Amino acid sequence: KPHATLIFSRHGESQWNVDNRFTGWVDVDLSAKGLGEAKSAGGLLKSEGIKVDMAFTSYLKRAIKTCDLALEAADQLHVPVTKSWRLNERMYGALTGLDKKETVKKHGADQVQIWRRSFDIPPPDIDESSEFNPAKEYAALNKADIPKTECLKDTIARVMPFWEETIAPALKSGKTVFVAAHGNSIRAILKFLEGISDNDITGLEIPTGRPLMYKLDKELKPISCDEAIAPLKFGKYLGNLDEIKAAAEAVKNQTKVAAPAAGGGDSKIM
Ligand code: DG2
Repeated sequence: KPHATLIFSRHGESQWNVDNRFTGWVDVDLSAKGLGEAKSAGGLLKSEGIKVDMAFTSYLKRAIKTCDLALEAADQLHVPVTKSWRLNERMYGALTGLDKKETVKKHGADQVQIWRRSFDIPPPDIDESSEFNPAKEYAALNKADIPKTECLKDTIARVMPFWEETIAPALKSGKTVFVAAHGNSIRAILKFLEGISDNDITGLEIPTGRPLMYKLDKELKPISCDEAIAPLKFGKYLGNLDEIKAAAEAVKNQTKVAAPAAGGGDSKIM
């Protein structure tokens, strides 16, 4: 019998999703389409009759606004929202700000796929003097907590303490929880929740602004669901599944170039 409900939503499309730039910790706003996606996510919560008790989001406005717009569309703006830097997107290191397809042309599709989706190989560090170095904006954090780059494994290491200390206790007390976050911070939690292997997680793409719902038992084990899209076994996307599959495929294709350079390109960055 379900004890708690957990709904994730990646933020709506951001302006840098439109521009196809690696974003990470840069505080980019939602695009016009992204605003609409956030509202639609909330509309789906409402039409499914979901009453949220608590919401969690990152320090980045694309997720914060998605959280607020979704709760507003669900007519649940009273819900308490907790923000944490631990739910931020994975830090994209020296790739931050670069065009995804240009990066493939320069470094090859294989290298860029490793940087985007490998479990434990991070992109090179961000330059100390980069305009996108988050050190100043996040000066209130311990210096060791401000990443210079991150792979998924590193993202898991900083997201999961927030899961353990804050989200999991809310779920254990039977609450319905909404998490508006990012492709890779959500992948970090889903890897744990669904028990996805280091290998299979590379194939998991999260579309923007689509609520993904889990019913959990008392031990916070997800209850299986017939409509899960592989490699997920337990999560149920709310909304039109064909549209969701197409949106996930579009995320994968952000780095697809018409004629990839033979031989993989230069793997040295900068
Ligand atoms: C994207 C994810 O995160 O990119 O940082 O560029 O959607 O939070 O802006 P978002 C980014 P990929 O890992 O899918 O390339």
